[in-house]
Amino acid sequence: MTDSQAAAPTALDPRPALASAIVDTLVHRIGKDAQAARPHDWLAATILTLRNEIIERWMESTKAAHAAGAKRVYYLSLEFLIGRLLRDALSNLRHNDEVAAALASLGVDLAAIEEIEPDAALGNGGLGRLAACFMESLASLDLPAYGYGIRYVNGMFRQRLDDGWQVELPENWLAHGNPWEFERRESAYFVGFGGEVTATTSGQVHWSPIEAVEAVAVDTPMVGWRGKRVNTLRLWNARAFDPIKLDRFNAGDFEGALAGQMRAETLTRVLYPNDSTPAGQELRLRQEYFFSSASIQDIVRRHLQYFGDIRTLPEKAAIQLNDTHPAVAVAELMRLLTDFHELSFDEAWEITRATFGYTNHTLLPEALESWPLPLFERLLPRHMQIVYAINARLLREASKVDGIDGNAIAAISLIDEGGERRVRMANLAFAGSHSVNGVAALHTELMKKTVFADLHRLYPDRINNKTNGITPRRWLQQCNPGLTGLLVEAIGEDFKDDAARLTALAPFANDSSFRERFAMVKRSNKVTLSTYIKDSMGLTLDPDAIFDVQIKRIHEYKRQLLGIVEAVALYDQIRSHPERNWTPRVKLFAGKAASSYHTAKLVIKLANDVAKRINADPAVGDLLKVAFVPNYNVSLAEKIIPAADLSEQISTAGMEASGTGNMKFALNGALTIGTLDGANIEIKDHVGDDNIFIFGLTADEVAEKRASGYRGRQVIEGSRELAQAVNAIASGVFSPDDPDRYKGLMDGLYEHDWFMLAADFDAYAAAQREVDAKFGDTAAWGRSAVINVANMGWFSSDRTIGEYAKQIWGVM
Ligand code: GP0
Repeated sequence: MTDSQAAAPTALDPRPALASAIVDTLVHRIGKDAQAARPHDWLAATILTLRNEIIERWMESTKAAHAAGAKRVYYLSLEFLIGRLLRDALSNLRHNDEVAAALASLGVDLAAIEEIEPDAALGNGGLGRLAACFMESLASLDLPAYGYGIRYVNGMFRQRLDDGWQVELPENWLAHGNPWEFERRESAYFVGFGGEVTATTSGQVHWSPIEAVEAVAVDTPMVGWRGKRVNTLRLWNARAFDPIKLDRFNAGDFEGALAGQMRAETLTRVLYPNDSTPAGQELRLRQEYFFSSASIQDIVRRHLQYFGDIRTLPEKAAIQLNDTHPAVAVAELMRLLTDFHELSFDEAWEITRATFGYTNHTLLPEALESWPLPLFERLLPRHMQIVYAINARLLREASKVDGIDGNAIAAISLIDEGGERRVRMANLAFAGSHSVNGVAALHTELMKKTVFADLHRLYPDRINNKTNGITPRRWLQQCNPGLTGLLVEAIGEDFKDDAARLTALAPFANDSSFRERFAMVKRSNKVTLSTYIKDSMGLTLDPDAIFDVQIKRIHEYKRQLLGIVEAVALYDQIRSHPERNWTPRVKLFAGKAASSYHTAKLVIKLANDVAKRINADPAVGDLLKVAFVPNYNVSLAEKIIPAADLSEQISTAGMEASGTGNMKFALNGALTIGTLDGANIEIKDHVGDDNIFIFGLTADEVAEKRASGYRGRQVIEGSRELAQAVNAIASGVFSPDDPDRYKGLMDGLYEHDWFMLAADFDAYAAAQREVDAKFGDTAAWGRSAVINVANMGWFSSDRTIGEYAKQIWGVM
């Protein structure tokens, strides 16, 4: 497997060679022969064999960057939601057919072993998955880059549904070992916590931490499209310096002897399962500092090794902060530059700001990270001093600007003085970066107007937009081979190298025979998904019904509840008017709720209660089915998205920063029903108003309504359909075992309805009836679906990364 371009057999048929290479790996690396091998052994042998080629390309990439003296991109993220890697690597190296044939000759089914690879689920949702798409695009665009994060032993929890309630189980993705990773014992760093700071008379500052762990690098190769480049994802593992205290052990104190190791391991044990709200625990701040410190030390070490002079750091390193989770890295770099490299504060600050960029992912005020000052100071006493010094400088600068008054100063400060004093990580990240970006056009505009209004007045050139994207390799080529094959037949292979070329598909929207084949691909994907749902949940679906899908983290602002209430209303309508020509509909939900988010968990239970009742009612039969598919993750998304007809993107306007699932669906030929929120707006601009179903309040209207004391009651009482649905749920129609289960949830809609569910309900229901009508017109629906695919190339993460590279990082 040396030629990345061609899978075709050469004169010397490579198949037997490849098959024997896999068997050789199986025997010598796994220690099993072909007779004894279990599926996991075949998986490991296949990965290890493929890895040889990846390693060679990896080394070439590293050497080339070094030889060129290239600037490197460092993407710091507490989350990387990678999913499986085998299919991704095979497909990007274009070895799929070859490896499938070699395994088949050994009696092994490639698809079956791909399916048992565990998901690397080191993330919660969109933010973590974006980081994974970015890593793939960085390699595909041949940009030298490192991702830095934490190697959690237990990533995202596995979700089980017990009688419709979410139960969280630990996911042990490393149970069978991880053939993709390489531990780098030589890349290990000291990370300290606590203790005290002293200063000599000459001003030399010395921090003596009271506690320390060692951060050890574990590297995973990230293969770009066509194997052009292989970059490194470097995840940190924590180890005690002294794994066992022998004196204690010998004295009989076995637990005490191992306590240090336990404490270190706890640091990298679990991913906090919070999405869009900070975890707030001390362990979380420790995780943030642990990985930020190790990463910054590693970056500085590499820079000095290659370039010698710390002053040239911004010319050779661009560090991007994925949200504020790594924001303490700003203070850490300042510490290294001033305390160890003896730069003046001013010079260090200039270098720091020129090196960092910060990406914001949410405006939810409760989601902005801040740490109680006493906690921050106790854990990071030297960083606390640095934060104060940065703040003094920042506020001095601010006070010189016209129009910045006392209130603005308070908002700009790195220290929140209202109530318990707290360190504001977003302000630290903003102040310490030369670029601050939002993730969709509307989101970026709202950043300027709301949370960052005063910092924006102070630094009006800093905020910029980088609309999110998704990698079309995983989210089209790999997850939807049927559609990919059809696209190749129609417009050739060009789109695989440049997603913008998908526009060549536009004329085919008017070609009825193409539309038929397009519809056949969609139907076949729906049959495959139906089989999965039948096997895993015992529910039979009609593949000719419209597959209406809402899959994402469960959050009130994402309004899964709106989708459920509408399903209940539709159920009423179908029963009351059985004579109407209803479009058969399957409503699919999936997603995890943070373990402490009670309302989100109740919404999951409601979806399940509603599903149970509707699916068992002969009065609706196949006209309406509802399913909540358990354990949503990247691999499940890869199964569901290619089978979707309708993509639900129905957040309260102004609240979803971007969304990225919305892009995946449209790229796979689903039409969107959505609000004017996040990237939905840009999707609408690209696919055209006739090919998307937009409804509901705008962000401005939501803000106005909230300001004028809106309450849901009036709206509910004025809408028959909504009132019936809400009252049915509230009175226990769907929860006869506990009639009051949803009373509080429904009261919330009457009393405050912060997320404007009632306000948007009628518009949403009307849009759904438009959906029904259009789905019945096969030609019209097919035309719109094809136009969606043709215009989604712009949402490739290659485009996004190209913008970051040119406008923020200066590497293109
Ligand atoms: C935003 F603040 N996002 C957060 C967070 O803690 N977790 C998270 O996943 C998401 C946004 O909600 C988003 O709109 C966005 O597209 C994504 O970050 C990547 O920017 C959901 O898809």
